[in-house]
Order: sequence, then structure tokens, then C-alpha cells
Amino acid sequence: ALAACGNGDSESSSSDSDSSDGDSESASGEEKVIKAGIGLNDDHPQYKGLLKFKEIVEEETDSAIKVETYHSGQLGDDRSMTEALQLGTQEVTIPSTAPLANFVPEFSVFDIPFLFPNEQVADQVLDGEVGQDLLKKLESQDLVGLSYWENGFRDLTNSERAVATKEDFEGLKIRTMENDLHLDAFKALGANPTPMAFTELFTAMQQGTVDGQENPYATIYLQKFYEAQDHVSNTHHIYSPFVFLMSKSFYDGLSEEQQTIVKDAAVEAGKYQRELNREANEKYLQSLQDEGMTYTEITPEAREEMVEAVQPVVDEYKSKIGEETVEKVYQAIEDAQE
Ligand code: KDG
Repeated sequence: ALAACGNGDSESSSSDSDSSDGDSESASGEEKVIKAGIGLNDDHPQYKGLLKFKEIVEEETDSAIKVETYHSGQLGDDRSMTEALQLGTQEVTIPSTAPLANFVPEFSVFDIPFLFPNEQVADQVLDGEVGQDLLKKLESQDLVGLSYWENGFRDLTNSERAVATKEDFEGLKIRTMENDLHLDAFKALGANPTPMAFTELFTAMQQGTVDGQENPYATIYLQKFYEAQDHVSNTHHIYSPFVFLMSKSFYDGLSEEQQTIVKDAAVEAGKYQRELNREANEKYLQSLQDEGMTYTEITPEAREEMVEAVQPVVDEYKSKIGEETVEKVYQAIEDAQE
């Protein structure tokens, strides 16, 4: 029933163009349009990566596929855009894996705090077998996962106090992504977390509905969160991947050649995006301080205390995520470090 309603739209628009010249080949030459939306703004490497995807796809298909790009939640938030893909009313979005776990629970494996030691290990796990197997699970949700991009290691900001130890989390109202494991991990640290869509976050910080949030430096800086936040700490508590998602009904309607083009473009643009993102994350901690934020470093001892505090939550979630997936990811992390 869902596919029928999506097709109805495209049929009516193609019949318009048929009427003038009666070209019988117009069906095969029909232009396809990808509406692609993200939550972050047009300064962010995620958007630059999306522009790269557009450039590759339009060039390789001789513009038989056009890509329209939208940023800053113009089309919705991670959850609503993912639902739009399922309905076939939007073609591409690039959400964090955390809200995607509401569609495929196994994605929550990446929400285990302090999982990845660095970006290189994350690349190997995500681009390797277990990461690719997870992408395949999206098909049962009418979604196609084409590649992983990155937001990166998340760091805590807030407007109340410098956070150096677990004790400093006490009572802080922290916005988390819409993900139960995040919520419970922040509770275990003593904070008072509220799940919220990214599109609501800036206003919530300005109005004091929340004291703080957590995102990588590039996101904190490029979204101008320093205007509402005073303190930043290198908690690096979670590495956040993005998944490049395509509507399955749209993907299935592409020719095999076009499927290969969009898949390769999502991988290629993702490599470019990761590179830009890493440069940005390195550069913007200083910029945050230049904007007046105080920076607090988490010592290895203090981080260890945080690891211990969230351990019971991790143990509780292993079965919810799926023991097999958790074990495979742990193994892949070990293998990547050999
Ligand atoms: O474009 C991506 C954003 O919508 C979101 O995923 C960013 O990490 C994010 C967050 O904190 O919601």
C-alpha cells in the first residue's frame, strides 16, 4: 500500500511531460529526483559530503538522477526523515546510528559507551563484515544503508559547571539523542537526561530546558552551541557514526547500473566526509575556547570511573542489542588493533 502511494505521484508528473512530444522513450529517460535531508547545518562536513554525493551522482548519471539537498532539519529530524524514507516520500537522509536503533535495535551496539579507541578502528569495524551486516538488517525496515559516515567522538558541554569527574555530572540536565541506552548511561553517571530531537536542541539550551548536551567539537562549533554553553570536557564517551540511508522503494526502482552509482557515490562521498570531519574535530576545540568556553580535560582515572559507572547499563543492554552482535563487534575491535 505504501509503494502504491509513492508511485502515484511520479506517474502523474511523468505523464505531464509525455503529452507535448509523445516520445515513447520518455519512460526510460525519465529523470529521477533524490530529496536528501540532514539535521546539521550547511557549514558542517556532513553537508559538504552530501554535496559531494550530489556532484558524483549527477555527473555519473548524466543528470538522469538529480539530487536536491536540504540541511538544518528543513525536512525534519532523524526519526521523522527516516520514517519519510520508509513511506517513500523522501529518498535520502543521514541519521546518527543512535536514533536508528529505534528501527533496528542492533544498531545500539555503537551506543555502548567507550567502545571504540579511535576513528581508525571504528572505520575498520563499520566498513568490515559486522558493520556491513548491520546495514543489511535495514532492508526489513524498507531502508537501504549504503555506507557509514561520521559525526565522531562525542564530548560534553554545559552551562552550569566545569565537568572533570563523574561527581560533576550530578543533576545536570543533559539532552541525549532519542536512544534508551544513552538515556540510561547518563542516568548511571548521575545526570538528569532528556531525549530530544536535534532540531529542538538549540532552543532548549537557550531557554534553559536543558543545561547541556554532547556532540563532537565540529558540531558544537559549527552549530554555534558556544552561544548557549560555557563549558566543554573531552569526555569522548561515544563514537557516533552516521548511516547514509536510502528509501528502499526508491532504490528498488533504480536500474542496476544506477544502484551501483548511488552505492559507490555514498561510499566515496563518505570517505571525503570523514576526512573533512576529522580535520574539523581537530581544529575546533581551540575555536570553542577562543569563543570563551572553558575546556576541562578528563584524566584517565576520571574516565575509568565513568567506564565503571556505566558498566551495569552495558551489561543490561547486551541482550536487548543482541549478544551475537555485541560479541562480533568486540571481536572486530580486537582484530582491528592487531
Ligand atoms: O544530521 C544529523 C543530525 O540530525 C543528528 O544526527 C546529529 O548527532 C546528532 C544529534 O546529536 O542529534
